[in-house]
Amino acid sequence: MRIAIACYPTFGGSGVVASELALAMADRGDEVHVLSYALPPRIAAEGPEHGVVFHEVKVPPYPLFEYPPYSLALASKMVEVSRSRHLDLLHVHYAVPNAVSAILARQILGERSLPVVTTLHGTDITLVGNDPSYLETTRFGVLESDAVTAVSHSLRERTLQQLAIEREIEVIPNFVDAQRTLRPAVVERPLAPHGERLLVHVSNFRPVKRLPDVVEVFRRVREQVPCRLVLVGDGPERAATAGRIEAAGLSSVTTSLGTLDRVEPVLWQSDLLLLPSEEESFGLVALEALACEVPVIATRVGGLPEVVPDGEVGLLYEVGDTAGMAAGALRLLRDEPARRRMAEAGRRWATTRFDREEIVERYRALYRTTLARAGRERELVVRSRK
Ligand code: GMT
Repeated sequence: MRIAIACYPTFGGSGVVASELALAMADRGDEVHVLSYALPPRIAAEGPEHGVVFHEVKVPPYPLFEYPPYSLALASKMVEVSRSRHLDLLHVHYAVPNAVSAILARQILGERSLPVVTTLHGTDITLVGNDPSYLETTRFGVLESDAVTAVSHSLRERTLQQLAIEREIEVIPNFVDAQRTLRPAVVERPLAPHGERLLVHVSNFRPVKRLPDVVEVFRRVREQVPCRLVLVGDGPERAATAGRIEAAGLSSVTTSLGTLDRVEPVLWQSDLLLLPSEEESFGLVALEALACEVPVIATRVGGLPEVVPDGEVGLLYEVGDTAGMAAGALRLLRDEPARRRMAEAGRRWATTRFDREEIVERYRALYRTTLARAGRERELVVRSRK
């Protein structure tokens, strides 16, 4: 199969899922092209042998453009790559504006020439896609795509309701690599130099992640149990969070690592993951933590209950219930056998229910049905026999 994947080159969520999918397909011998304004870090981390062809989307400045039109540059790149590489299919991650650029590219190339699969990740529907400035174009992109997937049942329902549409949306959850997340037999813990317990938070530091709640939960836990907080990631709330930590007198027991290509080495050292989000369509980092044997303390929102069965692999609370989250964290930190049981159950759950190979195969099956519907499967079969 010759496929192009368009995504954001981000450290978190959709960029990671798109990159892992691209790498997994290239591993299986498919010809995979990735289109973005920068090489996604997860692909870069694989080194030059990753087998994925990267195409940079350049947005040249022009004196008239206060806001250079990335979506048009992306559509042009989609057309160019499709023509030069004879693409079978285009898979876009994150609807805004990628789905609309893809539909435009398909139209330029001639209807049916380039089937478009759109994967919805969350805020492309729940936040930014729902903004009046983008709502109509998001709805258009979702309706016009040849196939649409959502990363959770919750996001599927939310999309149908919020965009007020009826259309088929397949739920294909995010996945995790069982090999890469496998905890080594011996884990050095430089982040806990005095053997303290470690609470970790990983995110893009946006308001939706409720960083003040992370700090408050940690403050409450630390009053009772010696522990440290590790923050991974970067974003608009990072400076304010540092200020809050300083004001609470917690700077000396907090380590802020910024963005990392790989989060596993930090997760292996951690006892609990804190994810008190306002909204979370899936919570990829929760899945990664479970696979690394780290129980999750999170909120009962969006797709999180689908990823973190409450009481089995983690504990879920209402948004803003920092007292509850702190009490839950303390309960697990004080009962190591119970925490270990949850950690082991989490690994089993994550690696069986969200297994990389199985989910990549589901995407490939969807590509095939989408091509068949567009009347292009015969072409693919003929070419693969040559
Ligand atoms: O907007 C964001 O928070 C980033 C976005 C992304 O593009 O990574 O995250 C969303 O997609 C992830 C991957 O599917 C999900 O794991 C996250 O839960 C989702 N974020 C939200 O719903 C807030």
